[in-house]
Amino acid sequence: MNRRILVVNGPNLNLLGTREPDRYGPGTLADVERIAVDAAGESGFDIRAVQSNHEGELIDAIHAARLDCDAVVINAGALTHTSVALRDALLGIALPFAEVHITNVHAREEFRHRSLLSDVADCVIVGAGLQGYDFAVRRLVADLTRIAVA
Ligand code: CA2
Repeated sequence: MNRRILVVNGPNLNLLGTREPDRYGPGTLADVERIAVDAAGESGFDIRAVQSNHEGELIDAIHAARLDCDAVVINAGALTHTSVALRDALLGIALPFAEVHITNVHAREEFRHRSLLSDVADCVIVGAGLQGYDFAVRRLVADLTRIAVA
């Protein structure tokens, strides 16, 4: 039976591809999900993709992952910078997780420089565009299958 990685996208990421293409690129949320599925490839991992604009729904999806997922990729959007509750949910399920940001948050407003997730994440990828989701899935698969990568 395949193992599974949960890919979580937070508030406003449903707008990908519809606005601000100069900042976030032309790709859509459907493209993000396809990139994650392609990255998992034949690794033996399935992808479950969730997007919500509601913090509680994101927390519920993370809690549910405890039962049937092996790792989490999360772009928590603006909640990255504010949500102790999301941090606690990720700590609570004790699964490895990768934090992704499409943009280089460190080159943007100062309030985006602080993440409440980064210090407890296994891996943090910023500024790689949608390819960040590809990197994150591949990294978690490698970790979970003990493939040594530099
Ligand atoms: O760079 C990222 O991936 C962010 O997580 C995106 C969040 C932002 O609050 C974080 O600081 C960095 C915003 C997501 C909004 O996505 C949109 C996409 C297209 C059009 C409008 C918003």
